[in-house]
Amino acid sequence: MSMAPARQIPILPCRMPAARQDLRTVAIVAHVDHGKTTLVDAMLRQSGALNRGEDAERIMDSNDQERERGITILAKHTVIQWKDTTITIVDTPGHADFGGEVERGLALVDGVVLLVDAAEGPLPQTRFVLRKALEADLPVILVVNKVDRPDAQIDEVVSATEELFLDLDAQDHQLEFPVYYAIGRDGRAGIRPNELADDLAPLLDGILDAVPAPVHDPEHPLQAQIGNLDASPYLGRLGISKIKHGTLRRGDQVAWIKRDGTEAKAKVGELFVTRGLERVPAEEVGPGEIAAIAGFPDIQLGDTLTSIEDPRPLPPITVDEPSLAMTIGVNTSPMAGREGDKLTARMIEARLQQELIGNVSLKVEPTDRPDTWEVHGRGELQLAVLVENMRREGFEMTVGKPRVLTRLTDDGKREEPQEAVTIDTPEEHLGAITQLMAERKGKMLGMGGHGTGWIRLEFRIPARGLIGVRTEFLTLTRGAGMMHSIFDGWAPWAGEIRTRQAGSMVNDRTGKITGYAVIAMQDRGTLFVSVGDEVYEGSVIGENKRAEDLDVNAVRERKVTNIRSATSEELVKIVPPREMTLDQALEFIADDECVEVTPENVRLRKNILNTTERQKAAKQKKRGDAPK
Ligand SMILES: Nc1nc2c(ncn2[C@@H]2O[C@H](COP(=O)(O)OP(=O)(O)OP(=O)(O)O)[C@@H](O)[C@H]2O)c(=O)[nH]1
Ligand SMILES: [Mg+2]
Repeated sequence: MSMAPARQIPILPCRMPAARQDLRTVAIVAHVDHGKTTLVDAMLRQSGALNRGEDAERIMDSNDQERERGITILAKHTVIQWKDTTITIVDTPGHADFGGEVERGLALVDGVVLLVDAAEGPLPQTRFVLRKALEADLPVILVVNKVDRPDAQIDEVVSATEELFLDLDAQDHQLEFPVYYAIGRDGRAGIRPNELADDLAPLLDGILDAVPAPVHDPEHPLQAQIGNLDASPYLGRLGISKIKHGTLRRGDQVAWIKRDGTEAKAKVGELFVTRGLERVPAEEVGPGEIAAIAGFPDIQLGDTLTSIEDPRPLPPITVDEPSLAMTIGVNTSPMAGREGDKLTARMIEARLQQELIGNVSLKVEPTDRPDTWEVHGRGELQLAVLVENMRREGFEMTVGKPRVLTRLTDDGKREEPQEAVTIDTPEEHLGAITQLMAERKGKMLGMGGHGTGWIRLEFRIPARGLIGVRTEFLTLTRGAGMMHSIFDGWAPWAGEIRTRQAGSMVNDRTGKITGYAVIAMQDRGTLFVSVGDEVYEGSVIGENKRAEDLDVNAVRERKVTNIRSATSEELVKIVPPREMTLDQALEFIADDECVEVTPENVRLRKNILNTTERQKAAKQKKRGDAPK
C-alpha cells in the first residue's frame, strides 16, 4: 500500500498592506432631515473651505430640485483638510426613495457618521442606513444631533439607538461605537451633551480615531471601480472612483473592464480631485483617494479601470430591488406638442436609458405599447423627481398611476411589498389615523407616548396602501403629523384596497373653463382648474363628493338671453381651485387615470378620453370581464 503524496502547500509571498495615514473617507448617514447637509456646511466652514462669514445654507444640496424641495437627492462628496489629514466626506440623502444613493455612497467609504435627531430619535431610514453600514462592517460614529432642541430627550435617544444596533444583530465589536453630541447648525460638538466645544474639533478628531486609514497593497496592480458619475460641460462624462490599489496617472493606458465583462484599452484623460467645493486638476491620484476621471465617453457605474498586463475587475455594484413602477410614455392628449420640444417615443426612450447609466436603483421595462415604458424605482418621490427633471428639459409625457411590484413565490402565490410606517402625531388624532391605516390594510405593531401629548405609532402595511396616503394624512392631522415609511419585506397579496374614496369630475368636451360652469359645479366637489383653462374631453377637472365619477360640461356658456348678472358677480363667488402639483397629481389619480406632463402644465386626465368608450369600459369592468 503506497502512501498518498503529501499535499503541496503553496508558499504565498508575505505582502504587507500599507495604510494611507494621511487620508480618511467617511459617509454621513441618517434619516431625512436629521441635519446631515447642515453639518457638512459647518465642517466646510471650519476647515477653511468656506468663509466663516458666508451665509450660504446646505451648500452640498446644489441641484435645483434639492434646493426647491429642501432635501438631498444625490449623494455627493467634498474634501476637507483637518490637521494633517485629508478627510473626504460623502453627504447622503435621508429620504427612503433615494436609499440606492446611500448604498452606493457606502461603497466609497471606510466608516460612517450616523446622525440621530435628539428629539425624534431613530426613525425608519436610520434603521436602513445602519443596517447597510453594519452589513458592510463599517465602523460607526454615533452623533446625537440638534441637542439644542427644547424637546430633546438625549438619554432616551442614545438607548433607542443602542437597541437598534442589537435589533440589527450587530456583532460585539460593532457595539462599541463612540458617541458624540452636536448642534450641527452652530458647528459645535462634544463628548458630553452639556459640554459642547465651540467648534467641531472633538468630532473631527473622533473621525481620525475611529475611521481606519484606507489600506492598499503596494504590489497590487491598479484597481479602481467607478462608484458615481458626473458631467463636465467641457469634458463630458466623468467617472468618480476611489482608487483601491495602485496609482492612476494622466495619460496612462489602462484596461477598461465594463460591467458586462467586455474589455477595452483606453487612455486616462484629465484627472481631478476635490478640494473643499472645488474640483482641481491632478497629475496622479493614489490609493485611497477619490478621483474624477475624464476620457471615457460612456463609462458606467461598476466599470473597473485596471492594469493592462494584469487586469483584475471588481465585482459589480448591487443595490436593493425596486418596489414601485410607473409608466412614462408619449403625450397622447389632444393638446400634445404645444409646449414641449421633446415629444417622440424615441426621445423619451433615449432619455430613460440615459437615466439608467447614473442611477442603479432604477429599471426600465417595455410595455405592450410601443410608445410607453414602465420605470421601476424605490418610491413615488424618486419617480416624481425624474419626471420633473424631464419636463424641465422640455419633455412632454403621459405618466401613469404608480403601482407596486409584486412577486410570485415558488408555489405560485402572489406576494406584495410591505412598508414599516412610523407616525408621530398629537394624541387627539389617534382614532382617525388608526382608521385610515386600517382601511388600507395596515396593522398596528406598537404605540408609545412621548409624554408631551404626542404619540408614536408603528404599523406594517402593504406598500399599495400608502400610495396617495400623504395628502389625506396631512389633512387628518392638520399638517402637524409626521409619517415615515420604509420597505419591510414581503407578504401575501392583501386583496383589494380602496385608496381613494371619491370619484372624479370629468369634463366631456373641448373648450375653455367658464365661470358660469364653475359656479354650477363647485358645490359638487373640489375643482382643480381655473376659469379660462383649456380642457378636453376626458380631462379630470376636480374631485367629486361622491364615490363615482361625474361627467360634466365645464365649458358651457351662459345663455345669451340671460344677460342680467354681471361677470364680476360670478368672479366673487368662485372658490379658488385646488392647484395640483406633479407630486399631488400622481398621488391623486385613480387606476383608469393618468397625468399629462408638459414643461408648463400638469393636467389630470382619463386613460380613455372618449366618454362613450370610457363608460363602456367601466361597465365591462363592473361585470368583471374587463381585459387584464
Ligand atoms: N435645532 C436644530 N436644527 C437643525 C440643526 N441642524 C440642522 N437643523 C435643521 O434641520 C433641517 C434639516 O437639515 P438638513 O441639513 O437639510 O438635513 P439632512 O439630514 O441633510 O436632510 P436630507 O438630506 O433631506 O435627508 C433644517 O431645517 C436645518 O436648519 C441643529 O443642530 N439644531
Ligand atoms: Mg441633506
